[in-house]
Amino acid sequence: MGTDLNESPKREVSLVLNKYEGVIKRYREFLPEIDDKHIITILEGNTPLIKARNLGKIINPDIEIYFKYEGLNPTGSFKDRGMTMAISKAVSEGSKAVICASTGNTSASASAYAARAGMKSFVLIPEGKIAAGKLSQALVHGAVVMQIQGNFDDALSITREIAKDYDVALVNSVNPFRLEGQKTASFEIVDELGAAPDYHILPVGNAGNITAYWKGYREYHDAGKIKSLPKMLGFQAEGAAPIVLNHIVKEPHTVATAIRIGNPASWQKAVAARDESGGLIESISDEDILKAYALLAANEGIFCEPASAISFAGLIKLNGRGFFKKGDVCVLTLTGHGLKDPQNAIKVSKEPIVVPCDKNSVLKAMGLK
Ligand code: AN7
Repeated sequence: MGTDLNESPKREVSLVLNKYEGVIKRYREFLPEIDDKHIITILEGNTPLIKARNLGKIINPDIEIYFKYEGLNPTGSFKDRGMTMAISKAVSEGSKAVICASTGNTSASASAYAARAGMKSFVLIPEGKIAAGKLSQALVHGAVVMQIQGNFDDALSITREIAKDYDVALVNSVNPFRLEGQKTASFEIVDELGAAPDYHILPVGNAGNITAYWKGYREYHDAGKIKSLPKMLGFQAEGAAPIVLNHIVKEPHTVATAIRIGNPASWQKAVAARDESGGLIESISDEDILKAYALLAANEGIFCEPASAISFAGLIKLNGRGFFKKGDVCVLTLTGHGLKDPQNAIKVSKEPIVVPCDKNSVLKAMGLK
């Protein structure tokens, strides 16, 4: 009897744990066909949509703020949603190797999914401008990591040339399967909210993600799952804001290395998402990015990387000029986990206190003595 009682809940738990099968199986009817035997998944997606508890009150109590915390994907960024599609497609075509250029997260994701598929991965990254966590991922997953003495845009153009001429599959977001997978984030948001938000706010680097989200919302709209569409609000770093400036930035610079991109591959598609939705794309200073980054971590317990915090910095900026009206629902994508880039976290924070090894000293340091 006692044994039965102990065993049955365990069985139920294991069923629940096995139910989620990744974004391809969950949203199959909206995705290009992939045979079960070719699916490479690390159970990406299904990330939490977290309602702001404290920041709403500080910033604007009249609006609803939700964070789509994409840092909780298997490799710590939204890239996994697209990578499961791109790598599964490469497997179905018999590719033996993949290649990408990356500011970091794409390389982490590509190398992890390639490892799972048993494929070789090659990644090109800009020398010295990649967060430590991301570099460690590409290395530990066994990618051939090439630090290019140039920026992301240079790396992408070399990568595209090589993929054209050699038998390696290109898994940057110029690969349409990447965007197909990434659009599933919109589906999850709608499935959870029961409607589209009024505003969707996200960072814009190579501009794949804003393109994918917009595609996802439109497809759900066409399928009759939502009646309205959100306005897409994209943000670029001031030193890497080609879409805002309407010209290529030859030497992009920003503390948010993930979006240090001067010539986005999906430029025109991002402009279309902006204009069709009635949204905007603006820029934010590094200083404001880091302020938003620290605010989020300190007030909500949500640790994202600087590029992701630009979503929140953007909301603060627009709110400051009376952009939102009462009852507006804003969803902010936090694209990558804060642990990707520990150096910036340490930089914006107080230093640890060095304390002698005794109880009294600890109490003093705590302000209790
Ligand atoms: C955390 O990894 O381009 O506008 O090579 O890592 O779709 O490019 C990363 C981009 C936002 C911008 N937030 O998304 C790469 C890369 C984070 C990112 C973006 C990136 P896109």
